[in-house]
Amino acid sequence: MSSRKLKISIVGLGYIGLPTAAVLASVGHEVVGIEISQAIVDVVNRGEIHIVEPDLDGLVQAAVHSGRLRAVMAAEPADAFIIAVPTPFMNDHQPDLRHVEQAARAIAPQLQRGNLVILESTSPVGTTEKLAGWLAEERPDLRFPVAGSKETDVHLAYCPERVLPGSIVSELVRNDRVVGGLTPPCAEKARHLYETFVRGQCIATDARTAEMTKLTENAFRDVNIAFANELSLICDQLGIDVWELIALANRHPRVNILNPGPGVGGHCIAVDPWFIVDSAPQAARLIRAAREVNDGKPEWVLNKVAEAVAAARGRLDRGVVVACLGLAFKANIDDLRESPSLEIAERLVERRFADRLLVVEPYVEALPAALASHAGVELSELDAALAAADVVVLLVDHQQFKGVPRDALAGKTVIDTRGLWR
Ligand code: SAJ
Repeated sequence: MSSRKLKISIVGLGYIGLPTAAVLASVGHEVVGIEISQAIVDVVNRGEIHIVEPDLDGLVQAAVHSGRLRAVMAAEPADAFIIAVPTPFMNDHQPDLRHVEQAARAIAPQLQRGNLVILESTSPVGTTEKLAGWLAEERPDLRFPVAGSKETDVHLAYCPERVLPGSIVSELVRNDRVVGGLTPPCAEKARHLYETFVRGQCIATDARTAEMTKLTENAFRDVNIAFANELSLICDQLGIDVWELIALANRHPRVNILNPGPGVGGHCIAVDPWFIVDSAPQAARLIRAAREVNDGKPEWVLNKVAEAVAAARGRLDRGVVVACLGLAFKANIDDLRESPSLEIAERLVERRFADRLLVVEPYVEALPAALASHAGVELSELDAALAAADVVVLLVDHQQFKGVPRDALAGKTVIDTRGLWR
């Protein structure tokens, strides 16, 4: 590990930027977070956090109180800049690189000879080259690397984050990192920076390969989840318990099937494979099909709920109460981005399936606006929701739901999309 302490600017203090900033500060670097949200700047400068992530609060608090981490809105000079801003897709699944471009143009006036700029945001192949182009437009006085260039004033690299929400702080330090330079010296320079805090291996490659590595990791997981989700549809038609089936098949030494669920959410796995499809639409057939299978799962769950509600309506002489357990995109986190559970709850409300919808989400304090604006929808405690519901839809395998006693579910129609209560 190199011991040189640097001044490092992190652009974007979100799920990746903030933990990265805090970890860099914890090993002694001077870290400045650049954020467009005044509210986030204020929260961080108080030593607090604006997301739910285990162990992050103490780390940020220590970093801010040690004086090694502060947040600002305007870029300032530094030795290295790490860009960790969102890269969503647009309606037609084309990547939206506006935040990366804005970040590039925001730091460009502060760049000096000898600086290192690293992009961490998940990006389509070729984005780091585009980043060099945007920086060069803003700073014609500096030389930026292009393939094969020997001399450059600013080094540029792509180093994807690959941490799992819920385990970000430990995975940031433990996981291996792929560091792709626009030139080999760019990769080396970036690798040295990561080696100051990463205990896993930091492996150098070129930027395009590093960009594709990140997309490949998430597409691999998406395809494997799609396999499990497709099995759940097939098993439903054939009257087979998919959970038992998978447990049995996984006893084969070379079979390891993932878990079906209500769909795939989050800002990564449900998004990144589209970047591959967009870059190579003819070749990426399996990757596209997997996205379609996973994106189709919420509608399948909704049909199951519609059937259950119709049956309950037939036997009750009052309105039907549905309880949705979980809104987050996966267990034990507060993140609702691209959440299939939220999508299911919203469509349940739009289609007026239930006379009353009770939503249980232990990780949020208020319902999201799309649900809160409807009459008959309430954020509820678990016990109250279970007591009142005719139909219980388990959408997220939060730890709080695991221990629900089976007699609390007696007499209700249960749609357990995660196989938690089998
Ligand atoms: N899911 C299933 N069945 C499974 C596993 C997951 O339905 O067997 C669902 C989850 O409920 C969730 C979605 O898939 O809705 C994604 O969850 P996840 O835990 O698989 O992944 P993320 O999105 O939290 O984090 C992923 C990770 N990538 C891989 O595991 C290859 C993480 O390492 C990445 O850093 C992250 O994406 C990212 O930022 O790209």
